[in-house]
Amino acid sequence: MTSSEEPARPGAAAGPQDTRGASLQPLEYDEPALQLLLGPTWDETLMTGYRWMILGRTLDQRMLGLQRQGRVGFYGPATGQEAVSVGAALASGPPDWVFPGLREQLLALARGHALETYVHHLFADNVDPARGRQMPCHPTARDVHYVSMSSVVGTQITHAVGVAYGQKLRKDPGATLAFFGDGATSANDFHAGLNFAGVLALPVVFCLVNNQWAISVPVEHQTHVAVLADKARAYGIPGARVDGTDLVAVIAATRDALARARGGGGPTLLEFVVFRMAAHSSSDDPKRYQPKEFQEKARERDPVERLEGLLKRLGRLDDAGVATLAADADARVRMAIQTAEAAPQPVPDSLTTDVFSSVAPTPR
Ligand SMILES: Cc1ncc(C[n+]2csc(CCOP(=O)(O)OP(=O)(O)O)c2C)c(N)n1
Ligand SMILES: [Mg+2]
Repeated sequence: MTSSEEPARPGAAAGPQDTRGASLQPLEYDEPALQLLLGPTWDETLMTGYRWMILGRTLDQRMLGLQRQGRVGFYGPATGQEAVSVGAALASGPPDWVFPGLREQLLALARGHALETYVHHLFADNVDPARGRQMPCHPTARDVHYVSMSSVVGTQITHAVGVAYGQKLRKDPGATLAFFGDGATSANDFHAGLNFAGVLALPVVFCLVNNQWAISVPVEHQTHVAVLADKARAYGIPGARVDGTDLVAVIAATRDALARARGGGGPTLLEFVVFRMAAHSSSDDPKRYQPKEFQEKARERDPVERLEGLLKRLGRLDDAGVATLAADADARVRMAIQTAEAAPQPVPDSLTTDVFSSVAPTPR
């Protein structure tokens, strides 16, 4: 249904809605502030983050193009949301487990999962760890504790809470990060997951990525709550709204919530406000339902340009550096695509590999 066909909701216009992130004024950082927030190696941290963010942007552009050419089956871009994945990767450590939504693959890469392996997955070939049996953009990256995404909206929340319960029982040093969208906050698993985690004080950080759309449904048609982070209060846990287009803010908020979780302080709900700068997926056309002002506003809050501006202002990056890093990202992605396109297709015999310990004979 397009927005023009939707019935007007009387409450939507009247309420104190601020679900579009208008209240988040972009912060300007100076060196002392960055030292305080990120430590003495703040510039290395931000340059590393910038490299990953442009790699993610490059991947999105190339993969959407390949999908249109019929070379990959499906793609869900994360354009506009890169700082969330990269910030969470930089703030978390090896013992932490990640339960992603559709747009957190860059997190797996920034935690050390090989780009080539991920691109094999997108091409669903025989080198893909799931041997082509998963939908593209649903990688499994066991090496970095990144669990394959569950396509059923919200279900990863309860899966993550179960793992966090296990971590608590086993006195594991790590915590669990659960990523989901604004749409998922209206799903049953959101309530079950946050309630259970609150009652048992589990080491989990709920990373709600509010990109303001659930396919064609704008967030104000999803909920009458003005600030989604406020939902935390119903479960007796802390909640915070964070500018998800600001890498520094994402790192600081995630690091603090993870420290609380690991230290026995229980769960936190972080609402990262971002702008979905691309279509929901390669199967969607937002021009049919999104007001063009949304994309204009989104471009003003582009996380990649924002970080680039900060690094330039502080003298850590110039135009030549930007061009070199963009060329590096492009070369890495091109190489990974070439390798994947040369890889063999999955063989039928691999259908049950890693699924059953012994396979029953096929009935004749
Ligand atoms: C239970 C369920 N209902 C519907 C869908 C179809 N669907 C896939 S993604 C999506 C929207 C999700 O929106 P949100 O949670 O905001 O995440 P985003 O896609 O914006 O990252 C829907 C409705 C689904 N996969 N599962
Ligand atoms: Mg959404």
